[in-house]
Amino acid sequence: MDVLNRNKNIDIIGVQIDLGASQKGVAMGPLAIRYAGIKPDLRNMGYTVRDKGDIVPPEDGMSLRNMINFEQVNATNKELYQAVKMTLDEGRFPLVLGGDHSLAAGSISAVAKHYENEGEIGIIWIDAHGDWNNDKSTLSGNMHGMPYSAVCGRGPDSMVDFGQKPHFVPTAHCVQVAGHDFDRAEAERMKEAGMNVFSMRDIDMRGMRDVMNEAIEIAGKDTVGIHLSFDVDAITPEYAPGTGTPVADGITAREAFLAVEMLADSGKLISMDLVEVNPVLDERNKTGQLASELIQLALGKCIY
Ligand SMILES: [Mn+2]
Repeated sequence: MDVLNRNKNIDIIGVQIDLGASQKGVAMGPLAIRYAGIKPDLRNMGYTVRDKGDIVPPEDGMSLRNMINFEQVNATNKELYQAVKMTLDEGRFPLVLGGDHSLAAGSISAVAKHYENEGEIGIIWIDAHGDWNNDKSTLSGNMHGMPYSAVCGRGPDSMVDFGQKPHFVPTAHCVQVAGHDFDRAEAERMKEAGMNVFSMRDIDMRGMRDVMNEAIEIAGKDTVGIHLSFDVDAITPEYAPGTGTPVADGITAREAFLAVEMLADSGKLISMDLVEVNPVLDERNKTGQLASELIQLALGKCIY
């Protein structure tokens, strides 16, 4: 599909948050992705790009053992919710750069709310982790392990309730791809809720092409479109060393490229997060550049 068939107007929204993660430095992720050249590259693809700058968390806030830095995380997400909502109201495509994955609670809440009168959205969540804990099941208290549960209405509700009356995403339209590091209770919660999960084993058995075909079918069926939430820790650390919770033996860069290219081909992508790029842990911005490439391919960059 040609790039001309897509929403040509992109808003970049950075979120300088690392308060949802234990490993700091990921707040500088948006800068690293911009430094890799994402804006000129997208403009060369024919997009108009407006950079809305970065959302910066408040200096202080309350914390709980099972929801560390919850006040700052939720305040940041409220601001992100409003920014993404406005971008969608203006008919533009929100590209959210992180930052730790807690920000997906704000971005996805906005997308689900924006489309609530038209229909449901689908979610494809590419991540080594499930991010399906809540304040009761969490072992670490880190809120970047909770956003997917929150947007599905399984808590913590404070992550997605900004006074807008949240519109939760039905799990039937939600797919997790490339998971291979789940907490036991987290996995139980996902199964109980009927989450669609394609683990690394499924990718080994069936290949990324088959897995993504089915993932797009699930997230795209009877929905207004698909939100992609891409955590670079899905990619094996040899290719993506710059991330806070790396997991050995993840997908390759090529598998990741194919996944987002297929999503681009589907024509169903309506919004996107690219998260967990940590320049402090990176090697000469390798992961920042990889993130930039993934975004371009997701938005229709054609290599031939
Ligand atoms: Mn994640």
